[in-house]
Amino acid sequence: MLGWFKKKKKQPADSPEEQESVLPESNVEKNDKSHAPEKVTVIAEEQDAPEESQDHSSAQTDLATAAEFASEEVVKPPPYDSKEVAEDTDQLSPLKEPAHSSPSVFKKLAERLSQTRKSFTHRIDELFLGKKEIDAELFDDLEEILVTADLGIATTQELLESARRQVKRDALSDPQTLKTILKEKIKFLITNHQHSADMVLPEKGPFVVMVVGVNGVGKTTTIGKITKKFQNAGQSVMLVAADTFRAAASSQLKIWGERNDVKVVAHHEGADPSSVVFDALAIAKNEKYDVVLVDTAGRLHTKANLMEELKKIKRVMHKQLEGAPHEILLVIDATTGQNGISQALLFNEAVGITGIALTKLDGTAKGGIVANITRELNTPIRFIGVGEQIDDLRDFDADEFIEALFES
Ligand SMILES: Nc1nc2c(ncn2[C@@H]2O[C@H](COP(=O)(O)OP(=O)(O)OP(=O)(O)O)[C@@H](O)[C@H]2O)c(=O)[nH]1
Ligand SMILES: [Mg+2]
Repeated sequence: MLGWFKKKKKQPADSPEEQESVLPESNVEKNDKSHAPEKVTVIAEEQDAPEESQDHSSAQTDLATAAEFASEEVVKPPPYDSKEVAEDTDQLSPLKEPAHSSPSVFKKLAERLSQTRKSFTHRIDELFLGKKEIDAELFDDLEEILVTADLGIATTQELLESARRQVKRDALSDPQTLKTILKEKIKFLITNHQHSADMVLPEKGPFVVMVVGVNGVGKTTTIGKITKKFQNAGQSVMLVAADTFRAAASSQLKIWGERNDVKVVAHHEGADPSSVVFDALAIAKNEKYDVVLVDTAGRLHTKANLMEELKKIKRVMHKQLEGAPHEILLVIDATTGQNGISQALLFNEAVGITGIALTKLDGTAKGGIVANITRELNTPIRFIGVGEQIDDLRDFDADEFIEALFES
């Protein structure tokens, strides 16, 4: 879990897997802070925002005009013994969770991928069943199955070309061998493009994650799920409602905040999202939070003014906290298929994507998009969403994913 999230000083680990995935050093322990339970009122006015965030640029014009709210209540978490959490974490080893540690977890993943398994793996099984030899027709049928599962035409061709070469080179004739080759090649393709995804906790100040994506892809839900992962890893987490477009957006984030017992910073509906972020980061620095997760409004990647607004949020973060945001996580809805690639390209052009969360894999027969995304974007898939509940987010692991997909 959160294997990509590295702490500065490595702790001794018991297994090779543990040595790979190291917990971030918890500021909680270092600073001996206590996040006392209390309701606080966060400034609704924007007087603390930097000059830039006061500037109502064209990006603002598409946003709803500000409703007049005097202030917004935010919920502070109850106190917890951070040391105890960190120690528990070491024992529970959330980052040390091996991909195939629990058969039940693996089974659940395979179940959640059942739609893709039906349309992809079962069709491959049927295709190979009864086939006596590897011929051109078999490759044609395979191509159709791979494209239908959303691997994309270029990725499919690359895969099949490579498989064809191997069949020829090794003079293979058994269709079952081809199936194994295909599985290994898909796995290799994904792993090969999942370049080093390590993140390092900043030496000073919180680790800031800015979550972006088009409307309804699952940004807020994913933030709620990630919060739990960070907490399990012994980190103190603060959420920021920079989706000021709808009042319901910050309410939704607050529900996730309550579920996880973490603080949520919000301004009034229609406020400048940059100013929310500016104020929130000041609070996070003061109160020595380890991780800040920033929820942004869903926006069409083709709307230039909304993308400008996102750039501004990023700039303002940097003004308040050098190096922030440390992670720009693009959330892509797996059910949208190839459009997800265009979304990623344009979001990347605007703000520079550093990681991807691919959601709703439980609701699609087109889970092959994973291979296409890794190949086309070369940006690590950090998480996959496989349901609506808090635990339905997995660290992405190519081996585990392919094994679950091909599980019969
Ligand atoms: N089945 C399934 N549903 C998901 C998953 N992730 C999110 N959802 C659902 O998708 C819907 C939209 O999720 P939100 O988190 O509100 O999406 P959002 O990107 O924040 O939406 P906007 O803020 O409106 O842009 C909700 O009904 C979620 O429960 C997932 O992995 N699987
Ligand atoms: Mg949202």
